[in-house]
Amino acid sequence: MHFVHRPYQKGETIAAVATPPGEGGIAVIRISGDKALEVAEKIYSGSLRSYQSHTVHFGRIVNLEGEVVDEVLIVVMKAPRSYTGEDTVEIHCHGGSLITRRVLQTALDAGARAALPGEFTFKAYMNEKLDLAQAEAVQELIAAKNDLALHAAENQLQGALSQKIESFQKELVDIAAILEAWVDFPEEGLEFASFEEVIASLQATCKKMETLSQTFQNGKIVHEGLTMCLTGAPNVGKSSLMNALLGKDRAIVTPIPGTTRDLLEADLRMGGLHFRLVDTAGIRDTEELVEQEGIRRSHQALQEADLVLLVLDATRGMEENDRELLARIPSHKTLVIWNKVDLVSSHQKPEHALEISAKEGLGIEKLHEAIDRKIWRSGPPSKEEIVITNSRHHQALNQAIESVKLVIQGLQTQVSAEFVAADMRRALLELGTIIGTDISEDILSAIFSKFCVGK
Ligand SMILES: Nc1nc2c(ncn2[C@@H]2O[C@H](COP(=O)(O)OP(=O)(O)O)[C@@H](O)[C@H]2O)c(=O)[nH]1
Ligand SMILES: [Mg+2]
Repeated sequence: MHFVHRPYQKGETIAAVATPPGEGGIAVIRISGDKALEVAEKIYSGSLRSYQSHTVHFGRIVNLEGEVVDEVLIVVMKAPRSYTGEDTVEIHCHGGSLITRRVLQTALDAGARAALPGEFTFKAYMNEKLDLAQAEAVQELIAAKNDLALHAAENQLQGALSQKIESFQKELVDIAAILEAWVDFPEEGLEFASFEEVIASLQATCKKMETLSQTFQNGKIVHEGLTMCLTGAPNVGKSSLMNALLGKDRAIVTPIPGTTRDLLEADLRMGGLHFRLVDTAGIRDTEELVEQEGIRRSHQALQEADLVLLVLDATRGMEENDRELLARIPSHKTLVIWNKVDLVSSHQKPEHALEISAKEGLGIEKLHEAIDRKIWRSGPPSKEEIVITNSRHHQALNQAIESVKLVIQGLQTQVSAEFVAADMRRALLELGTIIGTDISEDILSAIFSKFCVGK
């Protein structure tokens, strides 16, 4: 669905169902804006405006024709002590889809406007209850599918990312002030700070920004999960390993080489992460047309995978084809698996290869650990670590880094001060877009339109 831009307006009174569609014990209808109390009073049996802020009351919703729509609990939260920073009323009605829609319609009839996607959070942002990165964290908190994603969103909502970005801004602004002093008072310029000092502190800030930017790799894993591909010669036990990892008979296993000819995919949850597991046709030279196409797809899947498990047959050892394959896949994403150890007594296994028996389920636990180590090259993010999870933030941060590098270069090669100043401004602007201090209306509506209605 494409979101038609219509400016979100501060103050305007909006209403939406804040709970998910479908049947439930209760549903919550949220009304926010300058006229929230007025609208709610029109449709509510009690004298709402006399209620103290942050109190809950029992009453009835009555439509403009005077018919009772539902018995409800109503919560009044007066500005500025609400999520949006405006007067807010929440109506807890019965959770049927029809009754919920009727209560909402009654609020709309009484003068509220149907809320746009994310408009409550937009109001919170406009009223400075949250900055932009925090507002985006609300969405990520709701969408979080694992503990790591949840921690990252919580940290971001608490303002940890924003503080970090602000600290970069502060450091750059301090340096910008020195640069300006140099331009304005070229004679005494060096009294403010030495040239080397300025370059050193720019480099230090740049380094910190790069460290933050690199966390995006982990952020992506946490959010989107990984694709893990099984490869190797025919009959080495790829499909058996697929089944062992999944804990069920997903792939067909036979002693006949060339059994798997198409890509076979399955979802796997492991260590809190989401994996797309891909079983492939065994790699070999073949005249068989279907198998050839299968092998072509295998190669493609290997390219696209985040992680590759190269399976070797312990009874056959490492063969020429395996060596070729191993040389072709980048080592940082490859784990070598020494399968069928139940059949051999003496091991001629390559160094680093992991011993397993897919058939007997031996070594699978160790394999899990090895996968974990491979994914988090420098350990999984800790609960407190600030991780960039949003590609918009990642892009803006990288642009800022590029601009800071240009500033450093400019100073070192003594380009004109205006150019250096322009690059510095660009860096600050890019950082500003992350927390929403410098952002266009179009980008704002693009961000909030991805939210759900009622949030
Ligand atoms: N003994 C033993 N046999 C295995 C093991 N893994 C796979 N096999 C057998 O090897 C044959 C080929 O297995 P399959 O998973 O279809 O291999 P693929 O062609 O690589 O997918 C089947 O007969 C499996 O039962 C294992 O760990 N131990
Ligand atoms: Mg197979």
